[in-house]
Amino acid sequence: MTRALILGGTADASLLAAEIARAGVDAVYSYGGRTRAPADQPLPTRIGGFGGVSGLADYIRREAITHVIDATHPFAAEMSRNAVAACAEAGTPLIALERAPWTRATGDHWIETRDVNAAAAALPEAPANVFLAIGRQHIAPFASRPQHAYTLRFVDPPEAPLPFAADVIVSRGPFTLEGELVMMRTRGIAWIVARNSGGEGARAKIDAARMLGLPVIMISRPQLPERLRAESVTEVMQWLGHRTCLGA
Ligand code: 3Y8
Ligand code: NAP
Repeated sequence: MTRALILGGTADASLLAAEIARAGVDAVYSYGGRTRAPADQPLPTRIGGFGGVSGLADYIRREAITHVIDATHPFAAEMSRNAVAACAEAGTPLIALERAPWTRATGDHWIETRDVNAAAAALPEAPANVFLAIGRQHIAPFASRPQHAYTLRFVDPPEAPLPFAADVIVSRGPFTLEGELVMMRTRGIAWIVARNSGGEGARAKIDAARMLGLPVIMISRPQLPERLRAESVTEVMQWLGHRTCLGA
């Protein structure tokens, strides 16, 4: 009897949850507890960490989970690594629902960097208006470049003082091309820092940057261990042994 655990927290995970609920598959949706009011899901939902690899393996056994779907984010590297290790330990099948990275298009002016420290180092010396579209958790390295006027975008209002002066937009996305163009023009943004998240929910800023001829410092994805991967909800449903109303 199938009982699936969805490691969620992304738009793709929400689409998968809807399909799993429609198919009547027994499943649990899991959030890490990063935001104050995560979106409701049509499945029983748990919020918060499992307690590392052993905590997740214990959860899988205790909850009689038969399939794990890692539908987290390409930058949720610790969760994804833990899922590979815990499923190996528990002998439970695992698949990752992972969207393809964005690829450079004609007219894009990308400076690709391996991590957020390299991204901060890639900014120019001369003061500029910089849009940091990388969330809240990893902005500290930009404190070393205080000459810039920063715009940040968070899901929730900041709780602690920021490591540098910045203007914070509070918005959870997904974002629209029109909205990104207005924001960048109004603020005179000259540089954008982004992660190569892929998917549709965050790509509007990349399209807006291309239209405005702005440089994007693009942080590449962390390396993840080998695991079975799917790029569509349909593939995941087939892996679970269920046909979907999405066709195919
Ligand atoms: C808690 C669930 C939906 C899901 C929306 C997607 C799209 C919008 C784009 C920018 C980039 C960023 C950030 C982002 C996007 C979607 C999707 C996506 C980027 C929610 C959500 C949770 C989180 C966690 C949050 C992180 C932060 C990252 C903001 C819900 C809304 C920057 C990633 O304050 C914090 O601690 C926030 C932390 C991890 C990265 C960071 O380090 O700050 N996402 N985002 C999930 C959990 O608790 O398990 O609250 O409902 C989900 C979404 N975020 O319903 O359509 O699917 O990718 N999320 C990045 O790309 O760099 C925003 O501003 O342009
Ligand atoms: P992370 O750094 O990879 O994970 C850190 C720890 O948070 C994990 O070891 C785990 O704690 C807990 N955790 C993370 N995701 C979880 C989940 N879905 N369910 C239960 N516990 C979870 O994670 P992150 O990058 O902060 O991402 C956190 C959440 O935000 C994920 O759901 C992810 O899908 C979503 N998200 C992240 C990004 C991003 O840019 N990173 C973007 C959009 C959405 P334990 O070790 O205690 O189990």
